[in-house]
Amino acid sequence: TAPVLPTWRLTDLRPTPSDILGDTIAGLSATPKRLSSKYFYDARGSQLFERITRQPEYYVTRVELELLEDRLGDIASAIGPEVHVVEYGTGSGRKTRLLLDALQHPIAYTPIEISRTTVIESTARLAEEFPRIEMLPVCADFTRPVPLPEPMHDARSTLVFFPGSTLGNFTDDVAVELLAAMRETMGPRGQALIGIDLDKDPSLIEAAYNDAAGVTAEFTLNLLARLNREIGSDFQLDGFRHRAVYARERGRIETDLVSQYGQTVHVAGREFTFEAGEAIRVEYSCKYTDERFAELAAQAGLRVVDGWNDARDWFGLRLLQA
Ligand code: AVJ
Repeated sequence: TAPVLPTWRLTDLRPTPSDILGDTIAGLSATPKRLSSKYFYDARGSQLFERITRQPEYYVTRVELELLEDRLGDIASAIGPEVHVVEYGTGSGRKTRLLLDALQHPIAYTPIEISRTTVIESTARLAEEFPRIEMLPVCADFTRPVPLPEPMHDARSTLVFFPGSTLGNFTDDVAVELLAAMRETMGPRGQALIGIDLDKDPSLIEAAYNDAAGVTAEFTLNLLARLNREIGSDFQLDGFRHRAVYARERGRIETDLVSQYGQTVHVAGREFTFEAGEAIRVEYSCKYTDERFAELAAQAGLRVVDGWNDARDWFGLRLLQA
């Protein structure tokens, strides 16, 4: 039998070692020190994130999947037929599968994903399941401008899909910039479907980022292993500890890697010194009220036109328009 050729090709704009090195040096030179959570997602980090989503304390993915399963009929009617779906940070593609299945005649699907192996694996599976939808995968950092491929057939409109409360990984000012970029992507008649983790009992939130099995700690520390491998830094992995605290006043989880003793780390010929107890801020996970989210959307020139929550109001999906 003849070999089956792939019906899609990857647009590969993944961050280069020099992007990663530049960001690392800038972040470690700042006070307080910081590193970007986007670099969590190498092949191993993406696998560890998938394991986090199966931890009992990590309600986020489970609740969003249930919400999608329950309400996707209504959501698909609100979106309408023949859209080009552009997804920011696609991961395993489990939510994508549910969405593409529920929509009426989607025309094309463009995942923008920073992990190359992740986007290749998930596109391969989706292409098999949805042979009539044009697959236009892009490996890129979506916080930078991304030139998007044009579908072969004209869609009626563009739907930006941004699930997972990934928006929460950005400070409010950066979140507004991202939403404004999405508004450009979707155009005047497009829509965006955005998942937001809602503010709730802080003990539930903190438990989700401090699972008993220690998978989240491993995920956070993998950032240092990745930097050592890709830019030749010499972080001692057992010299840093994962710490995730819910800051109520700011409505967000703040995740740090805390230096366990005084130490010096070398990165491309530079030295960075750490005091005992000094933290590198590596991630935010904002938890939203309706007011806070609507305000961010408004600052980006978008309005919330529809929304769905699970029965406990733990997680929400919001439909936005210009
Ligand atoms: C990528 C936004 C879904 O912030 O909850 C999970 C990443 N970090 N545990 C989140 C994450 C630590 C996650 N999202």
